[in-house]
Amino acid sequence: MRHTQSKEIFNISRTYIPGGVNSPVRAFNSVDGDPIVIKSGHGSVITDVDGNDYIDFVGSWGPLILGHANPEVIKNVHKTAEYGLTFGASTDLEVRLAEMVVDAIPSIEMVRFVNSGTEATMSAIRLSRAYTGRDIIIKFEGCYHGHGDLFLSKAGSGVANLDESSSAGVPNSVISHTITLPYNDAESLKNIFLSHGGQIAAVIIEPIAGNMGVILPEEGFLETLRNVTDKYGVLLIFDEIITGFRVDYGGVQRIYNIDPDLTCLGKIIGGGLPVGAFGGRTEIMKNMAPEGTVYQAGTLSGNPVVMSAGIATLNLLKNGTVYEYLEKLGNHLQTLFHKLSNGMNLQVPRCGSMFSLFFSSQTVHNWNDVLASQLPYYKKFHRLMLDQGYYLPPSPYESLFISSTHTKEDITGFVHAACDVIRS
Ligand code: KE4
Repeated sequence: MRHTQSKEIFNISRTYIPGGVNSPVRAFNSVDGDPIVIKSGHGSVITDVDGNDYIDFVGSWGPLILGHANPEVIKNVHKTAEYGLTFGASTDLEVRLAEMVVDAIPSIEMVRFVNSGTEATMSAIRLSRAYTGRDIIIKFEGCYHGHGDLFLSKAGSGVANLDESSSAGVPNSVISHTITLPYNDAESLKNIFLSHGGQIAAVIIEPIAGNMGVILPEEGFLETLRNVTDKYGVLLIFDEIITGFRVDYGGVQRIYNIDPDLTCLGKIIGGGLPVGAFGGRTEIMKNMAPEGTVYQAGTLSGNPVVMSAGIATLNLLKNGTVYEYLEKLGNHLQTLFHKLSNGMNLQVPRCGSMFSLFFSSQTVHNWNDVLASQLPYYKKFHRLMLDQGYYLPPSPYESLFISSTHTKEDITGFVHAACDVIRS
């Protein structure tokens, strides 16, 4: 494959945009070679500026459950755009999408739309602190909730588990109320509640983790979370920005039958356009300005064109047939990997159409297990798969996604190629 155009454009990009990218993970710093510059996408295939085609397993990091340029979504966006792109005023489209979200997720009685997942989680935390009158936030190692200051911390070495900053520009004072615990560790959770329970405003978690590769909650872990937060009057926030409408039309909370107090959404509900949302019971959400005293705002929040893409997407997901198809493909992927990868140190954790690959002989339960896996293999694996025409996340800490436009042949070819590359 030639990448002449990609190299040329990316070099110019580096002159005008830091690192040449508008989001760090796109810079391919965790894998071999330079980024591929994309020209177009249709269905499960993306094409780069040199004309090379790839079967896409990134799906723009989650939004594209219906594949690239879904005709119905594009038609809706075109139609809406002809009436004007944005008004900074109410439209019926935002009400319709809000209604669809509320109908889909019982724990959400009211929802507020924003423009990114980061805004959604930042706002949910501010609301939790206002609602409880407390400051401490608990999160989990390996979970990512966007780039809000309070999230850019890692577990502290200190006894009280106070975090340390994980980014320049984030003073320790800002994360002094953030505590990070190991994922799937019910014991450390109970201990923190014993020592700090009365000062904790909220616990935020990716109920199925998708930002350290895919890690499923262990038996009883989410139930423990729900019970211990209930006991101490702490809000439980499910960050379903990846998993919402991905693993099920009702999200992880429907699969595990757990009602969080607040849910953060994004990605799929915008159909590929910039979006985020947070929602929960009316008695909590009514504290948001202008009804309540928790301030949050956004010029383009609830933008009609974004809303129309989200409405078209959810309309195509609502009857459940897409999830049945995705489960068939996901099951085929996992079964074929198990068949072909005997003797290889390979784990393929999956929920529905989100999965990841760990080069490890053991099941991966948390961030430490991820770090103990053969991460250096991923660098080369990614490039060799790219050369075979498969576009994977340029980082071992991400999820791979199957869309409704992937075919059984796409999956079969991918698994065979992956096993051949791993074997080589
Ligand atoms: P955004 O601000 O990037 O829209 O959403 C932040 C966010 C919040 N919560 C979860 C569970 C997320 O996965 C994300 C964003 N995901 C990353 C990759 N997994 C986006 C890719 C990127 O950073 O470029």
